[in-house]
Amino acid sequence: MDKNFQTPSIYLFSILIFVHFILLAALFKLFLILIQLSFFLLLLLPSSFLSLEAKSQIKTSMAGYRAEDDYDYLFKVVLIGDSGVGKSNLLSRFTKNEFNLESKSTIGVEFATRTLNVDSKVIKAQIWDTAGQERYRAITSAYYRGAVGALLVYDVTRHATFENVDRWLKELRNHTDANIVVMLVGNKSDLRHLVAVSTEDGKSYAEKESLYFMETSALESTNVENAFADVLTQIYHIVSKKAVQAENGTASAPAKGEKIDIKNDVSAMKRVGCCSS
Ligand SMILES: Nc1nc2c(ncn2[C@@H]2O[C@H](COP(=O)(O)OP(=O)(O)OP(=O)(O)O)[C@@H](O)[C@H]2O)c(=O)[nH]1
Ligand SMILES: [Mg+2]
Repeated sequence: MDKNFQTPSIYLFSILIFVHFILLAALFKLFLILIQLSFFLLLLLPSSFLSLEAKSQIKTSMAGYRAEDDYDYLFKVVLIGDSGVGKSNLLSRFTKNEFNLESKSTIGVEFATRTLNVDSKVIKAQIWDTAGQERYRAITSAYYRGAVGALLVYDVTRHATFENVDRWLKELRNHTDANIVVMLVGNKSDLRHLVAVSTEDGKSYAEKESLYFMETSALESTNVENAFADVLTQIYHIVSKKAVQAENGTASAPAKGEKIDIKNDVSAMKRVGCCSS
């Protein structure tokens, strides 16, 4: 065959293959763009077309994360108890899975949040922590305002912190609604050889005062999750009971974004619609 004729046909063939690949790549890119576009369109649909659950599922499947404002209920929970009982470490263990053996006394007020699921609802817990020491205490009424749950912490190795539980409970009851969910927490259960307050004493005090009770260790991460989750679950049950009463017409239904009272006792923020802060 003529050599001059063969060379251009090889060139032509290579150019055709090259163009073919470019076209394939462009088509693939277009396909990707279309998929991304459809996800965004789904997210932009108004809340009336899409339930909160559906939206959160889309968000989670897209990026594997949940947006900050994506929750059904927001509950404020306060931590109280003497200085050094481990309030800040319980908080950091629950919200960040962190523990600090040399943590400093809290000054003023700090808070952290964590979102968890209770009965297929997304609950955002906003947990407030303040100083046990009187001189560092922030304005009490502001600290307790709107709280629907409390963890009253004592140190199982220091009896004085257990004796002061009475005083903390009085202050809590003076500043919050009567049916606030309260859990008495005996922390530092890992220091077994130093225990100064027996489990029975803690339990019977809690029974006498109608409190929930748990012994925890922020250090060993024992019962920390359970303590917070139990308080939040109890609060949620009170709120959902109120919602059922509202459906049956025995109580008025909460309006969108309204702060609701449970039998005028426990208040909680219920987020009805979707996603706006
Ligand atoms: N062994 C043990 N030590 C703990 C535990 N929880 C906290 N601690 C230690 O106890 C000390 C005080 O802990 P904090 O969490 O700062 O106590 P607090 O109640 O926040 O104290 P204030 O901020 O002063 O009110 C720190 O040295 C912690 O490391 C625990 O579960 N076990
Ligand atoms: Mg602290």
